[in-house]
Amino acid sequence: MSRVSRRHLLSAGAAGAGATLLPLGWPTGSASAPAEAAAVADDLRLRYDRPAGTEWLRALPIGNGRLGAMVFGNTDTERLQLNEDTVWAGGPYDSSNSRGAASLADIRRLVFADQWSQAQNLINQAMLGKPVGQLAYQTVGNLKLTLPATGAASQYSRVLDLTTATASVSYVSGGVRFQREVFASAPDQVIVVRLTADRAGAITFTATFDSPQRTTVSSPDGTTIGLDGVSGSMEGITGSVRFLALAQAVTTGGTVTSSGGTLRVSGATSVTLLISIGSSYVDFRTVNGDYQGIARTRLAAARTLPHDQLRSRHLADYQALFNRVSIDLGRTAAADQTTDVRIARHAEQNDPQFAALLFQFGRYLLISSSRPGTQPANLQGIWNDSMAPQWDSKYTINANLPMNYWPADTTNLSECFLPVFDMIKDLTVTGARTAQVQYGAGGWVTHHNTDAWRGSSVVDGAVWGMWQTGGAWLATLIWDHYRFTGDVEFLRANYAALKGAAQFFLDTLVTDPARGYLVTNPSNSPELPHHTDVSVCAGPTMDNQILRDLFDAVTRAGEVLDLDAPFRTRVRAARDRLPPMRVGSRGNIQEWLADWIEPERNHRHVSHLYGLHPSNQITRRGTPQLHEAARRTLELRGDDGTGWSLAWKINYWARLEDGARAHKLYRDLVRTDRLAPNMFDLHPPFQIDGNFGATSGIAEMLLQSHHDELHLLPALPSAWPAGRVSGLRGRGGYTVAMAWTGGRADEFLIRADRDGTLKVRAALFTTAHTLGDLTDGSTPGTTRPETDVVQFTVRAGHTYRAARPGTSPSPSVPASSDPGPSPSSGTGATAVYTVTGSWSGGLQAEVRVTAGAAPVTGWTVSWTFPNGQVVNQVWNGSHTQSGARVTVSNAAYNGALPAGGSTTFGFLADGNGPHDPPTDLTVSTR
Ligand code: FUC
Repeated sequence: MSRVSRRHLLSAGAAGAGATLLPLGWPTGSASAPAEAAAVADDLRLRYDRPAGTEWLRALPIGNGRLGAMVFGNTDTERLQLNEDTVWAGGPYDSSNSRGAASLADIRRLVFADQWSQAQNLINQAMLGKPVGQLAYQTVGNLKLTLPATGAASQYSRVLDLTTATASVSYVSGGVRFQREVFASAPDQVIVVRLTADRAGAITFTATFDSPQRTTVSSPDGTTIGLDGVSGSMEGITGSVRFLALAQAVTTGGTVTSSGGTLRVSGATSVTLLISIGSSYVDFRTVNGDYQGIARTRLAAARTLPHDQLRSRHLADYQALFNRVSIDLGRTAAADQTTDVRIARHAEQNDPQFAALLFQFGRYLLISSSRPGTQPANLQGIWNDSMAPQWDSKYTINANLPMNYWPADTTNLSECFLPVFDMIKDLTVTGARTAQVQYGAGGWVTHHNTDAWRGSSVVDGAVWGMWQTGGAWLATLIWDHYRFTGDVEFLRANYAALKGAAQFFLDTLVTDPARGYLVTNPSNSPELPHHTDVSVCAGPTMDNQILRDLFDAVTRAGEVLDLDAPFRTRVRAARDRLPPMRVGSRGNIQEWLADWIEPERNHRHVSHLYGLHPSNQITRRGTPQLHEAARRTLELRGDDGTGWSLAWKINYWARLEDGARAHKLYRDLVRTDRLAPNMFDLHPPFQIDGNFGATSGIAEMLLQSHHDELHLLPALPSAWPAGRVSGLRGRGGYTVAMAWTGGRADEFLIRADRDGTLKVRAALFTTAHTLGDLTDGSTPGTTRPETDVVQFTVRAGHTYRAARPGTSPSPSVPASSDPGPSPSSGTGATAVYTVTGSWSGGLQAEVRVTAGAAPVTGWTVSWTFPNGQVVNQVWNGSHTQSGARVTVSNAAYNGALPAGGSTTFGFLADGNGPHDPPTDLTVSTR
């Protein structure tokens, strides 16, 4: 797994461990004040005045990437619907259909002869995987707390706080205020439920597990209950993922007993319930993991920590990710209403803060469902209460899985992307077999879906499944991720997957007899029939666009890594023979090689605009004619769509630089038929891609970087006249902060990860402005290739500021960088230092310590401050300072790290800048 070492972070406005001490990122006094009151910290909350009852779409999601729970918050019961991300139906299987390769020539001939129905019939006989469908992601079950009936509750409130990743409930019953708070800890791998009351001895409840899976319940000891089970069978494949969920009560006051699978707490003043889940899934080939040992070990380790330490470790871990981006799009009194009411009224009221909330909710969901080492976020992230969810809650590759990860790099959550690259690695194995057995080809291939077992064959039926470029699209993500991080080791580690994806197409592309191009055959333009009931075709536009990206990616990666020159020559030759994009008879981008008119004019998929977004093959200035045709394509398809379809269209309109229309699509998505009360996006049903796609779309409205330049505020809608954002990331390795009023930019800050030449496009440059290097006080020499573009040389770690004259300098620059992992003392442990905020009199920073191949019991990190700073507060560590030399060792509770495990400590220091990271960071371990 790759380490993400070159990210550069910005200070955050959100409250957090130490963050409240920071000055907020931007001045508002100098420019005209925003129209409405400034955002308040409480605004990053989903708020409700009643329990979820039995409605799953009112319950609130928490997660740590692996473990997830939906918290219902009722007063007579509490239900935690539990998930573990590897609990999938079935077990390892080989999906390849050995009849495939022998039938391919016939299928291709039929397609080229326009005999599409016959081709589909043959595909359905010879190319579909075994089984024909893939397997489902499933629930673990529920933990239910039954509370005594104490009469009606009053002063009820239920909150999901995105700044702390906690779900909480508070109410008064029988004269006692009861509070519950739930979080899923990534550092400690447990779900923590804390129950408190303002009267001693007031907490009494029983707790039990239940599940639709095949399970047994038990009471392993006097304070614990267990749920031991195995995942369901499906498609003829026996369920084989074993799991154990444990819940243990730690109380202050009162008594605890456990027998026969029922936990009884009586007369306690406070209770911490720890929930631990282990699974036997090791990887797509192996399901014999020690699931009981995992559940027990995690529980025993968490049990040694007091609740406040579990909570502070959770906060430090979560906020290190979440706090990288702050956003303020304005605020009106609409934000004072409960979240469900805001959604219901969104069409009729001006509520710009809701866009900021939706944006941050997407980031919250990604942090909570996708962490290094976990499964990627599936169609429902990790939240699913069913044994047979829609579309199996798996990984649909022709839109949904890539969409889940569009915001990963742009919104500064680079490491949340890593599970996708692990999955790609798995697919190079299963997909190589499918390539060989079904196409007689080298390399690897994956079609429109995959699951925990990394199924790679054609599934569901030819109309949907006969699409060859799923793996190719996933492989392009490797290159795009590299464009953000510049992490050459990551590129090296993933190059084989890129090459294998390209190899498959070098082996299988065929010459279109009518036009002479190299094309995929058979394939489809995702899920859209070109004639009644037939979608199978050769060389659909999306395939050609994806393959251009794939071939470019593998060529450039080979150049960076200085590998495979002869292979690159072959790839370039194939790329040159791909069909170009064409403008069709309606002024649209043509979706197929022929100028067919789709029978379903308003179909949710608009796949042939992949070239507009996420790709950069259609741009306003590079290909103006195609750009105009893309606009026409969207007009013809219309604004309607499922949740994810609307979300993609926000991104499309942002790339068309039409902020008003992008905002209109965003509003279409914030309706009760597209957004559940808990803000889960509705296809319907719930599909998380719409949430992630919306977050990506809002980011694309504010910053674009797909065309070898940073484009600042490219699609700012009039609905957000004043605002500020910090921490967005651009390709090339840039971290950006921006503030605007009256629809016009006041100030930009850009921090460069690497030396290079930066091109910035912004309307600000067409009017009077200043530009300076904040790090060394110099004024960069610029060139002006276009009236709204400046180009200049940037240096790694320097921050550049452009502003309207008279805008007073921001007190907080997006300082920070990490110099990469430090040398270690032979144990392979590393430490990464990141400045998370800085101002004229001090800084806030975090250091992430990661164990090497061996577990450690403790660690010490040292460095020398470059400019005489003095540490005044450390969390998750204890420090000494002698002169400029600082030494931080683990606090008693957070020393031990498993092999590869990480922990983060943070600190505040006083002193005048510059606050660049030290160059002599060292870590030693015990
Ligand atoms: C594809 C889409 C559907 C849905 C499903 C999960 O089949 O066409 O709309 O998103 O994936």
